[in-house]
Amino acid sequence: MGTAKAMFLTVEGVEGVGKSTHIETIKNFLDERDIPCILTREPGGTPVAERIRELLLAVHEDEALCELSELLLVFAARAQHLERVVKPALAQGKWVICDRFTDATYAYQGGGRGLDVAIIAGLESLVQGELKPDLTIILDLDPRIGMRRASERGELDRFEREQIEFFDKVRRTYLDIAAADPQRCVVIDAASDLATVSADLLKILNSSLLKLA
Ligand code: Z5A
Repeated sequence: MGTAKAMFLTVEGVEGVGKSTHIETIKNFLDERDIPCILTREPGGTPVAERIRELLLAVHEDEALCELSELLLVFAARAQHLERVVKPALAQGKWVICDRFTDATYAYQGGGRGLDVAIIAGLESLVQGELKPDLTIILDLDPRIGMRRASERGELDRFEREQIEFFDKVRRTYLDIAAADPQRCVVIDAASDLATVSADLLKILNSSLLKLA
C-alpha cells in the first residue's frame, strides 16, 4: 500500500487495556505492507524523556508531586520526544506508532486530576503547533478489568495507586474525546478476548489506512 505521507498513529486507553500488546499487531500490519515505522511511547521515547518518565511514575515519599508540575513534566518530555524522535521519523517517511500521546494528558491530567483544559490546550499548541495524530485508536475498557490484568506486574507506580474513580474519569474523558473528534479517533471494545480485539483492530487499520492513503 503506498501513501502520500508518513502517518502518526497513537494508541490510548486506561491502564492494562492492552496498548503494548496491540501496538505489536499494528507493527506487524505495517511490516507486512513494507511500510517503514517506529514504535515509541509517552512519556518517554528518548533518553532524556525516559528520565522525565521515571520522575513521573516514581512514588515520591518525601514530597508529593504537584499537579501542575506533573502537567509541565508531561509536556517537557513531549517537547523532547517530538523534536528528537517523532518529527525526524515523519520527515524521513517513517510512520510513528506511539503508545499514548496528548489525549492521555487530557484524560489523566484533565479528566483524572481536574486541571483546566484551557491550560492543557495552551501547552498543546505551544509544544505541538499544528502537529496532531492522523489516527488514534482508543482501547476502551472498564478500568477494574484493566487493573486486574495489569496487577500481576508487581509494585504499583504513582498513577496505578490512584482510586478507581480517577480511572473512571480517565475513561470517560477518552470517550468524550472520541465523540468530539470522530475523524481522528476510533474506539475499540477491549473487553473481548485478545484475538477478537486484534481482529477489530485489523479491520479498523484496513479501513482507516484506505482513507488515509
Ligand atoms: N500519562 C499521563 O498521566 N499523561 C500523559 O500525557 C501520558 C501518560 C502520555 C504510564 O503510561 C502512565 O503515564 C500512565 C498514564 C500516564 N499511567 N497509568 N495508569 P503507560 O502507558 O506506560 O502505562 P500503563 O497505562 O500502565 O500501560 P500498561 O499497564 O503497560 O498497559 P497496556 O500496555 O495497555 O497493557 P498490556 O501490557 O498490553 O496488557 C496488560 C496485560 O493484559 C498483559 O498481560 C496482556 O497480555 C493482557 N491483555 C491485554 N489484552 C487482553 C485481552 N483482550 N484479554 C485478556 N488479557 C489481555
